Amino acid sequence: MRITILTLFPEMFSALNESIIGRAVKGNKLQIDVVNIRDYTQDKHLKCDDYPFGGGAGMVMMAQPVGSAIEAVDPEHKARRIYLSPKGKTFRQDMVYSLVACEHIVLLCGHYEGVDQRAIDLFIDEELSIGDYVLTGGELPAMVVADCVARYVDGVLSPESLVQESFSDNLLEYPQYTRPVEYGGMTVPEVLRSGNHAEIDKWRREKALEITKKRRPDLLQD
Ligand code: 4H6
Repeated sequence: MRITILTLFPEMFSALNESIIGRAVKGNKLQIDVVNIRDYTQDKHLKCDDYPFGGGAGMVMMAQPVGSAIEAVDPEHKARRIYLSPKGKTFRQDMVYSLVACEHIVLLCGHYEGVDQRAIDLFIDEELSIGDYVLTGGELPAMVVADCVARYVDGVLSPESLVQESFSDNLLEYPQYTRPVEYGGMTVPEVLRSGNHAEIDKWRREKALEITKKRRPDLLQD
């Protein structure tokens, strides 16, 4: 699959070459293209932002460079075109599964006060927010979406961890321990060292349910 990121700050995406995403990219399962919106401006001074009509603080990203960049990377509108913004629909795990099925995703990162509404209306399929907080740009949210999707691209996650994930659907994770058996006066729960896998599974389900009830009772509603 292919993810194209449109941004005025392409250097921010060097982080994607690390970790799990870097592995998918190197294995040719995932292609990530970071495109500088500035390369598409028709302004002779390469300007991509301007003052807001109606006044107010800050600058607005111009429609032309954004529109031209989208048309260049997805000329036949075959991609799912997503704009990351604080007023988008909240991004959730179930959306990741539908995104993984896409051949091509375009992620538009707004900066300043956001993008001219006409570019959104003309070129964008959906607006997503990664949560109820405000950031300086859509770049970190785009990396969040790219990372979530990359986890499901063939070979990135082990089949066991995918099975695990579907099992624990809508529950928070049980606690994890590794060696040594004793640290800071605390010992790894006996059951995890027992080798009794039925008991281990039971303990983990109980712990997952316990922590979900305590921290995220909303997840148990449905
Ligand atoms: C588009 C429109 C996404 C992008 C406005 C983006 C949080 C999220 C941005 C803005 C973002 C999220 C610029 C409006 C700063 C507020 C960039 N912040 N903003 N939750 N910021 O996914 O001022």
